[in-house]
Amino acid sequence: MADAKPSASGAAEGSLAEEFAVPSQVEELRGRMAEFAERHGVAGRRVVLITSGGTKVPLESRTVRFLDNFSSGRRGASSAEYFLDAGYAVIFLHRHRSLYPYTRLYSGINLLDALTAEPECARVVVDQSALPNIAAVLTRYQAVKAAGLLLPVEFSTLSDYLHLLKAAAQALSGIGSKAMFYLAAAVSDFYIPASEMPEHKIQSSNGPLQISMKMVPKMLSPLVRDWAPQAFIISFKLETDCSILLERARRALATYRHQAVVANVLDTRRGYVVVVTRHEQHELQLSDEDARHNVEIEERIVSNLAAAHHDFMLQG
Ligand code: 9Z3
Repeated sequence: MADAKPSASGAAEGSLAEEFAVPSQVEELRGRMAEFAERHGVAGRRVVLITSGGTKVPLESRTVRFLDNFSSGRRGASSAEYFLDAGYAVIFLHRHRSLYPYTRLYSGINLLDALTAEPECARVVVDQSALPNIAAVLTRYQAVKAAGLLLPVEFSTLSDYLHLLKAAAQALSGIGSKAMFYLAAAVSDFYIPASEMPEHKIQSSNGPLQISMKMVPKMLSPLVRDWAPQAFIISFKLETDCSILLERARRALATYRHQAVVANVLDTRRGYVVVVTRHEQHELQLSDEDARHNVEIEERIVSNLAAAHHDFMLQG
C-alpha cells in the first residue's frame, strides 16, 4: 500500500528539518524563552511572542548577496511597548538591527548631537530638547528592564527565523492559552535550498542572472496545529493591491484556522488596518485628529487583540 500523503503541517516540519540550517544558539534560546514564559505564566501574566522585521534569504552560501523582505520593524517595536503597557510580558523576536522598543523613538537622531562633554570629560550632559520625552521614555524602559518583562531574541536569515519561531512555540507551550503569537515579521515566500545554492559569489562574467527559488513552507500550519494548539495566534497579511486584501486575509484564516489576521496595505499601513476574525472584521483607522496627537495605530491594534485574547482565554 502506498504511504499516506503527509499533512501540510507534517510536510512543513519535514522541510524545516531538512532544508533550513539550524542556528547555533537555538537550544540556549529555547531554554531562555521557556524560563521566561514559565516565570511570567506562574505570576498570572500573559506572554506575547512578537515577530518583527524582514527575513534575509541568501543567494550564495558564502553570502555576498541576499533577498530581503521589506519591514522597518516599527510595527513590531511599537506594538511591544503597547503590549507591555497592557500588562503582557514580551518575547521580541526581531531582525538584527531593525527598530527596537523605546530606542525606535530616537532612530532618526544622531545620539552624539544630543550630548556634550563637560570640561575634563568627567561627565557627559544630555540636551533633552534633542531627545523628545527622553526622561519619561527612559523611566518606562528601565521599569520594564528591572521587572524582566522584555526578552529580545534576534534573527537575520529566514532559517534563523523559522527555527526560532518553532523554538518559541515549544517554549510557550507550557502556558497554554496565556500565550499570544503576533506575527508581524515580513517573511519571505521564496528561498534557495542549501543543496542548490552556489558556494561562492555569483560571477557577473557569466552573464545575466537567472535564479529559481522554492516556495517557503507555511509554518502557520504546524504552529496552529502542532506546536501551539492552545495559543491565541495572529498573523499579518500585507498586500500592495487593496482590492485583494480582504479576500487574501479570509483565505489565510480559512486555511490555517487561527484566531485573527491583521490585514494591511503597504502605503496606508500606518493609519488603517482591518482585524479579520472568523465571524467579524474590525476596521481600525486613525483620524486627522489622532495623527495630530501622535496616536499610533499599533495602540488600537494591541487594545483590540488584548481584549479578544482575554475573551479567548475565558472560553478555553
Ligand atoms: C506586516 O504586514 C506588517 O504590518 C508590516 C509592518 C511588515 C507591513 P513595518 O515593519 O511594516 O512597520 O515597516 N507583516 C506581515 C508581512 C508578511 O510577510 N505577511 C505574509 C503575507 O502577507 C504572511 S506571514 O503573505
